[in-house]
Amino acid sequence: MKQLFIFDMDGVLTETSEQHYLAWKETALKIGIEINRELNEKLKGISRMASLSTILEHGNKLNAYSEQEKESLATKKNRLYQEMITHFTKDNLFEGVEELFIKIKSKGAKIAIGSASKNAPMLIQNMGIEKYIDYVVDPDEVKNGKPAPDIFLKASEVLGVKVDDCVGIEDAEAGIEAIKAAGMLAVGIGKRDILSGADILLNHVKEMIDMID
Ligand code: B16
Ligand code: MG
Repeated sequence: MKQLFIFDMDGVLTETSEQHYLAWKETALKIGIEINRELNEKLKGISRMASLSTILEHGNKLNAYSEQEKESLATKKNRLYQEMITHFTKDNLFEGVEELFIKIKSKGAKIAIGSASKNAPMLIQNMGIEKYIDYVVDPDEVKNGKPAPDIFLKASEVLGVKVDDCVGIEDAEAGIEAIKAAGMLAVGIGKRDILSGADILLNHVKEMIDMID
């Protein structure tokens, strides 16, 4: 059995991709850019500033804003997003997550969170799962975001677990790419057309419970 389970947050443990999408949609509309759910798939797993660049490129406005203006747009999006997740509680955890965490811990394995989101610590606290988690990667402490392997490698280094003994769990294409680049087993949660690089594909994170013996 694997010794370290590195979970992505958004789209794996809870459904925040809708909130990220709505907050970006509103922010982008204010500068005349319309985004749809297809574009949102590309924003999953990538950092706030990388998401903004993708949106600006989509609207042919990649070079239309100064760094300061871009920071201000990203801050506006984050405020909208935080308003939407501030009332998150245990009820927002996907079904089976707590049971899965308890099972992993009962086998003596470790749990880390490898999210690109700077809001992950707030969500972890709001949803009451900090007691199960051995380490949360701070995306500001690694050089490159997903699809680079840095976030996943950081968790394995800090917790002292070889990459062969790690599994990463992701809902985004960039995340699966990052796990594979780290040399770890990749579990994809979602659709095959988006997550074709995953070693194991599941519809829902709760399906992992029966895979651990
Ligand atoms: P924030 P994950 C990612 O989280 C989201 O999927 C992505 O859409 C978002 O842009 C990124 O976090 C950064 O989030 O603006 O809160 O720092 O899927 O890696 O858990
Ligand atoms: Mg995700």
